[in-house]
Amino acid sequence: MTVLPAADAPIPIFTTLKDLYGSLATAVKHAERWDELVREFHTKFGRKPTYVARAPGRVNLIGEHIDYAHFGVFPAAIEHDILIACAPRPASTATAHPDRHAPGSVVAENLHTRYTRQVFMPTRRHTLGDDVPLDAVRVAPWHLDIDKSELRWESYVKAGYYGVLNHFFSSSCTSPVPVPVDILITGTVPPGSGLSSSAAMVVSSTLAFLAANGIFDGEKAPTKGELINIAVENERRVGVNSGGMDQSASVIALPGSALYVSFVPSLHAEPIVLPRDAVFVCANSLVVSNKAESAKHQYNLRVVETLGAARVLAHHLNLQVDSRDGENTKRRLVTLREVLARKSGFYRDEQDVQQEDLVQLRKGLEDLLEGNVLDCLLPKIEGRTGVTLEEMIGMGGMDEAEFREVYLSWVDVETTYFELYLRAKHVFEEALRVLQFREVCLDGGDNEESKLQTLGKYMNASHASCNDQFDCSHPKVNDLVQVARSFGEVEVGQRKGRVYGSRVTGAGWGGCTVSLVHREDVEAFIAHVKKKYPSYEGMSEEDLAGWVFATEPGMGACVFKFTD
Ligand code: NG1
Repeated sequence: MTVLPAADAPIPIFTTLKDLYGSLATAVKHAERWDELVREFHTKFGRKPTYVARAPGRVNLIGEHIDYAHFGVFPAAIEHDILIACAPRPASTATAHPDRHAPGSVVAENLHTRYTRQVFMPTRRHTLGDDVPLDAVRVAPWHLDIDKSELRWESYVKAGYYGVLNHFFSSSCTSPVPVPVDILITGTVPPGSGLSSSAAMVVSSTLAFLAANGIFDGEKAPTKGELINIAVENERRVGVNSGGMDQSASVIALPGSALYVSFVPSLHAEPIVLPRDAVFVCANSLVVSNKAESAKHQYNLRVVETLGAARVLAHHLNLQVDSRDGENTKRRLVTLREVLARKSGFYRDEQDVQQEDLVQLRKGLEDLLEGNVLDCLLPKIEGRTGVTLEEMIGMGGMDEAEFREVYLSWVDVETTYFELYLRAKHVFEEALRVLQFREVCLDGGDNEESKLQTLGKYMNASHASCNDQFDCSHPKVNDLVQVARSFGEVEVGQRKGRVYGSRVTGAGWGGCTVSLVHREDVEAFIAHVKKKYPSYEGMSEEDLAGWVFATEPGMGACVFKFTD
């Protein structure tokens, strides 16, 4: 089995593109973008950048909406990435632009002409919550204004910066202050498409500010694991309570492998080599899903529904999930995975181990799904599957005030109706599928065709569950899945096209599909999808190339350092 990459490995620093992309051929493909970035940086800021921070997007092969329930997922980094060129602002320009020399001030530009220049500066926010001038309060947390009500590109930059400020320039009066920085961004990860452009933005922004402040390769440098944790925390500042899969894939990925990313007992990523003939092709439905704006009734609501289901299950199964402080019970959030581990009797064991025991996890999932324990999540009234807030609170054995405090006070959701049963069933079934998928990939047998067929079957089942039980697909995404699968009816030479499965990937409600295709049929498959998906009609080949593409698992986040 492959050696596990330690989450405590340092963040790689490269000085050549060949090393950064893992091959000369890939480096050559990207060289022009890098040249343009450096050239434009010079034009905009009058000097060369000192560093470029890079973070890739990812495609999730299987394991949707289960990372925040703490079940393992199966993503791979893709070649598409976000690049942020940066350089500390030289003191020599302070006289001409004193306003831009305040500690930590940022001038942010985007290569995309649609996005305008942004200038912002962090302030210290004291305990009363008012913004005060930097000089007056040197011990309060740093603050940046982030507009959560609309999708703004610079919000992701600020989110990344926030973590750097508060982790590395924290409360002491004697700690150094952040330097003023110029940055220029470019990216090829399409936003709102389920390929994790947001995590790539936040990870690359975090890295850029670390680099500009000289923190990434010194003693204080965070490890990959720490970078992931900071990036997850940072992304919550844009209003999305994300689970950690994307940041893990973006940071830990290795060329040629997908990752089995698990979260218990702590974050762990195992590189898994994919079957030789397997190629995963992404296709964009062109339905943009704005996760931050719709979070209240989509992503964040699913987080609350799965947590609510875990609470009700724990109560029903009489599991002791809360701590006691004398007479008082201290309520806390429990995940579906914790409930499963407690119910199956392995919760205690896993507190002391380095890595989760996948055999007992699989057995626990199978036993739970065979029984009818999930029925306790259904309402007493026939004719509907979901429950009201009041019903959920009652079924979880909590009173309203404590439920609101523990489950709703930290997250923005907008609904009165919660589908606990359907969401929990999806989570447990999908978690089992991930383990099965991983086992097929690790199977040493050489019957490639049967491996691919089995993987495809799991992907199709995952899509059905995302659509029917988790309600995170979209009619157009379903159309695209059908178009992909219909390649199996097309003649390619003497036989039918080899597509094994197709599903929505990422958060959903639009965005991309991922399809498993035989390596030899990739070109024909891409041509078929481009021709048959109605929303692609009339588009140029150049545009289409950005919407349908084969992925090769690529390298994770890193910093490029200019040496001259
Ligand atoms: P995308 O598709 O990148 O928005 C989101 C979450 C993941 C995971 C998936 C669903 C963020 C940053 N990412 O991914 O953690 O929950 O949805 O599987 O919120």
